[in-house]
Amino acid sequence: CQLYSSAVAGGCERTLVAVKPDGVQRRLVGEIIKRFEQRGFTLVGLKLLQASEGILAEHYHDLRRKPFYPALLRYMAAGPVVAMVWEGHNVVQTSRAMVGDTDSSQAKPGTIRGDLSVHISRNVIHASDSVEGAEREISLWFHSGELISWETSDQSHLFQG
Ligand code: IDP
Ligand code: MG
Repeated sequence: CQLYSSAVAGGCERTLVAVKPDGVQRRLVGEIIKRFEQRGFTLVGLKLLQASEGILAEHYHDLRRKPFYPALLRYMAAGPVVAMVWEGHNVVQTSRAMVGDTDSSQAKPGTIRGDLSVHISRNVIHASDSVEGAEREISLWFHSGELISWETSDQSHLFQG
């Protein structure tokens, strides 16, 4: 997306999105992918995996002193997750808006959490919260060889560069 989005604030970015174990169990993977595709973002990496304690501890390092941290790690290790990297104009900020409030009970209708979940402890999806955080998380969850750089044929319909 570099060609088209470079002229506009935000620029071409990548972000890590993960459907959490509750979302996978509840068969929400397709619904979540659909929303990112339809918004106009490009999938550059995708895998189903059972997350190790090591990757989860690194991923949630900043939350290690929170009272809910042990339960959070158990939740995230309870079953497979679908990890994805999405690319596009301002994708970090836009995907956070698409995901909605961390607390599902406060998340607005129309957001993924606001439409598909009811409680902060089972909020179905992760999305990186900054460009730097996204870079860190993408390199934690994916090897560079698992990411494909490619251009979709609809770019001129998504941007005027
Ligand atoms: P985020 O996922 O919206 O970025 P963070 O504050 O980074 O929210 O927290 C990471 C995850 O930790 C949340 O998505 C949620 O699964 C869990 N979490 C955060 N706060 C609480 C809480 O107060 N109780 C239980 N789980 C929480
Ligand atoms: Mg977070």
